[in-house]
Amino acid sequence: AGVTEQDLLEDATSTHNVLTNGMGRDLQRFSPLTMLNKDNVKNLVPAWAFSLGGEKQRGQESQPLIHDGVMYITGSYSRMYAIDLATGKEIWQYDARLPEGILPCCDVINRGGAIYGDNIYFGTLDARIVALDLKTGDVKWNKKIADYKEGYSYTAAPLIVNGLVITGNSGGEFGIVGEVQARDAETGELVWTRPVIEGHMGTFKGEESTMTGTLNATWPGDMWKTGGGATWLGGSYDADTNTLVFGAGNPAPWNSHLRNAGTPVEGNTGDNLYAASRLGIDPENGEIKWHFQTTPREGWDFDGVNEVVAFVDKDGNKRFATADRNGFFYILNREDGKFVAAYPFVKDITWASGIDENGRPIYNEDNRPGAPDAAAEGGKGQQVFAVPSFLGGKNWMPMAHSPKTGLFYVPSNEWGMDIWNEPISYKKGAAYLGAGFTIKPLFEDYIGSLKAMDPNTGEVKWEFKNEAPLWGGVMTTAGGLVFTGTPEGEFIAFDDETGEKLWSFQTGSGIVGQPITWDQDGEQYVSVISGWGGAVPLWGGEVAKKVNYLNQGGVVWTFKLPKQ
Ligand code: PQQ
Repeated sequence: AGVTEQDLLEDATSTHNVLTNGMGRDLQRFSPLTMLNKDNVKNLVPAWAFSLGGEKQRGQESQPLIHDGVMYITGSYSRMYAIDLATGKEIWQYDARLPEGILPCCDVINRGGAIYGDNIYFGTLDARIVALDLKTGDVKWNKKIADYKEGYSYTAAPLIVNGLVITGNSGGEFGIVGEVQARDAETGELVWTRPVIEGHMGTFKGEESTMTGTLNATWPGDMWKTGGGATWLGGSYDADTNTLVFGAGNPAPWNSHLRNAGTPVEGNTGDNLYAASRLGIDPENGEIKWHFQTTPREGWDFDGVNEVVAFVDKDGNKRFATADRNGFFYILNREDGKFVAAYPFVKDITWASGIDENGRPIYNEDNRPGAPDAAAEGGKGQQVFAVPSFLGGKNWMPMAHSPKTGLFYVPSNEWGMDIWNEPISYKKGAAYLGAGFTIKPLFEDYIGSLKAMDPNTGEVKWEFKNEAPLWGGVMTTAGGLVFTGTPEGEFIAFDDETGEKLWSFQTGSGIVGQPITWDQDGEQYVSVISGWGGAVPLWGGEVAKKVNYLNQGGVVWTFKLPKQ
């Protein structure tokens, strides 16, 4: 009994359940359902709504999961809920007891769970991973990923492959070391670990396995020891090549001149591997199969964590696509992670003029914030205005791919930043940036931009512009629909070919969640969580001021067509 590896393999095509984050481990977020379509979506109405309650309403980034008539969601402050699909009533709730000193960088959010066997798994803000009984919410096991006092936390949905629960970590702003870990789903026992920064050793069944990369090849001195590269957005799994794909965040500290990245020296490029990279990992033992670095010599906080989606291009080639924080949309080969093509997906990128034929950025060196200047006030180095802003051309919010249209639906933001470097030294549990910044809009009337992109050409087929930055996930269906939400609270269905707005519903708070759809007893349902928060109100500079009127909340909305 219970959910099997086979069930997970079929999650993208089976429509009764949603067992994985991404609606399938290749993260296409595509449903083959057509009951709800371009003709009838205008009739969509709420079936029920469920409040997460609690005194503190913070960002709700969770993707609901569906299994056996029950919806499972996570909430801010490391909470999980089981909800009866027929009635919208709570079955159980689990609240993690969080210690005082947790250090999440970017709101107290959680992006969802993972189902396997008779358990549901989710990570907590004190950098732990918990297995709960699907039926009762009772704790089966609860394991420490890393020490929250050093700045580690956990916000991603776990990934389950071949009976292993696979997790990343958060804490890139505190000089932690990014890592991927695999545990036995039944017992919680650690099977392997893979740090993603060069010089650190991996483990397999309790013994040291291999070193990641080559010691001191791309980092100066001891900087690799606190090199960042948090694997904070979790990963995807390509069953065709049996590969886990995880992204690594920004190298630490932000100040690139302290990492040789600003001014490369003879024999050391300052690329700071494998920060700001995607890694192909063998699920059996945690060995690295390949890597692709989107932003070598990173200096603008362009984390390389954004999701890597497996798809097939127009010529039948098996590819990966990823829309990087640095503003470029990359196509990689699925077998070996090799670079195929890159296209800009936001306007007016300043830090690079393009990507060369090897996948390496063509830098605009004068758009790199300068080295700290001892003679200046606060040691401040030369300030530049860079596009995209450090919150990225695209941040964590997942895109969707439709094999029907062949397009990617990419939630992006058009914004820039003033950025400068400052002196910094590492202190355990303290912010480790060595930079200052202010985000600014680029255009008067919008920041958010949902783009329908052709992965074969980089052409944008249609665009939906939104005043506030887009921060919610996207989903698409064989019924010809693209769903996403806005910080202004609208949950919207678009025509997948034209971008025409076919339906919308005001949810009462900002949407930063991830929509899903499934069918039950001959009816198609759509759900999304509403609850404004995430990084924008905390880090958004002038943009945060622009959106400070938005109301917080915490409600799951579930929709269906009225009975005929
Ligand atoms: N989280 C959000 C969000 O949920 O809105 C936005 C961001 C994070 C960022 O822009 C980050 O750079 C970021 N970085 C880390 C890290 O480096 O460890 C973690 C997280 C996170 O766990 O949510 C974010």
